[in-house]
Amino acid sequence: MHPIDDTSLAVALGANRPSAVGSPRATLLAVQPQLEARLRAWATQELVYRWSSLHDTAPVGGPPDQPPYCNAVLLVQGLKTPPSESAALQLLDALQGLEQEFGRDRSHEQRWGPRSLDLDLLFWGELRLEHPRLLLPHPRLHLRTFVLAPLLQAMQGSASR
Ligand code: PH2
Ligand code: MG
Ligand code: MG
Repeated sequence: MHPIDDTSLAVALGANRPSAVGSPRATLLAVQPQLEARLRAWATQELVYRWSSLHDTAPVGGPPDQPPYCNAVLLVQGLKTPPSESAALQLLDALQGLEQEFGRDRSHEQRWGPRSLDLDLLFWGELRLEHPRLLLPHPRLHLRTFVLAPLLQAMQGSASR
């Protein structure tokens, strides 16, 4: 088990409607290298990436008839940048930009309704944020098996750069 430390950051990935690249599973596979590239550009340094596998999960909350989700978690380590509000908001911009590239349209969306790509920042070290755009650590992290199970798997997984 690789410990989480104060240089660690985690991103949850979810999708339950097709994107331009195909099924939710195809979307998450396509987004993996792009997410790594965005993180590298944001951190301006090499990082260590630990990926969970892709998990097929039943939808939690939202409209009753939405399709199943594909979920994954990326654990990022070795960050030299100290956690800060401004850096976290820049990262949020990068994540939302990537969501848009995969067809996410927030203006036509129900709360917890179906989406082509959802990228949620879960935590960054011990940073606590109560910003209108971003709460850290993610306030529902501990309530969501579709996040906790892949997070645990990412902690147990091997590292790539
Ligand atoms: N995301 C939601 C709401 N419900 N259920 C599952 N299984 N996976 C998700 O990623 C998910 C959800 C809102 O972001
Ligand atoms: Mg989200
Ligand atoms: Mg979400």
